[in-house]
Amino acid sequence: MLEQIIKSYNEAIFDTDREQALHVIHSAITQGVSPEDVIFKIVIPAIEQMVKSISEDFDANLAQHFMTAQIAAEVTEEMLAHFSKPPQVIGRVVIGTAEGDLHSLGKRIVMGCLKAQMIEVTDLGVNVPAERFVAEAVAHGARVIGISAMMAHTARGENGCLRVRQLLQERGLEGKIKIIVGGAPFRFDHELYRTVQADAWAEDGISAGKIITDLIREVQP
Ligand code: B12
Repeated sequence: MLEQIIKSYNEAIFDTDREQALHVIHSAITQGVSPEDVIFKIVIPAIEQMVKSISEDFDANLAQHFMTAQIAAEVTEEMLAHFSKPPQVIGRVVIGTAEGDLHSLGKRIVMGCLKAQMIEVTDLGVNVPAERFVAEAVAHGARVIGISAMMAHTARGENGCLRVRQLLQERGLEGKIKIIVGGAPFRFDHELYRTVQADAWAEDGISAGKIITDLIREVQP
């Protein structure tokens, strides 16, 4: 039964048919599939499969990638309320697009993937000043700040990650809050995250979840 549900869900995702994808999930629940299995056996494998296929043909698969992450976030939020044991949230992250940068699609995909991986995420939106990244991280008790930057100057610029690092240092928050970056410039240059003094980078939402989980564990409580 589960195999058929997975197949139907993947077909709906492939067709970017949100209604059908949600219908498959809801009928799976009616047929007795647990909310935990919905997330870990249906939703996350679908994202992983999408990440593999997008690396083969980025533009052709963008719509599916986006839809997969959107539905993943939607289903995860709905299922969490029905977990038999309260879900164990791994940690909190604040995420936004760097100052001067209005690109939001990649960040939204990452957010969907993080939610599905039990990481609580607060969206700060786009064009986020460095000061706000730090203030919101402190206010939300976040252990990781995620900065999305799609343009060379917002990735490398003085008002982006470099400034966030400087503020963490000035406020004695080094080691308590980690920084992860992502976006096209970091995919082109895998060492750029070091240049901008981030702790890590990730090329997509699934790997972001895994790397963020490691960063959270490194942070002193
Ligand atoms: C769509 C798009 C737009 C849309 C954005 C719509 C939106 N709401 O997001 C619009 C039309 C608004 C736009 C505007 C502009 N754009 Co534009 N845009 C793009 C385009 C085609 C795709 C970006 C995208 O959405 N990719 C899809 C997502 C899924 O991929 P992604 O963002 O890389 O995200 C993935 C990973 O990088 C990672 N990730 C992303 N963020 C994060 C964050 C963290 C913390 C982590 C861990 C991981 C992570 O995970 C994501 C999921 O897999 C790119 C070209 C490209 N191929 O990248 C140009 C591009 C980024 N744009 C560019 C430019 C120049 C502009 C404009 C200046 C154009 C203009 N003259 O007005 C404006 C800038 C506006 C501004 N101030 O930001 C240039 C940047 C060049 C450069 N080197 O700096 C690019 C590269 C196009 C080009 N080749 O010239 N753009």
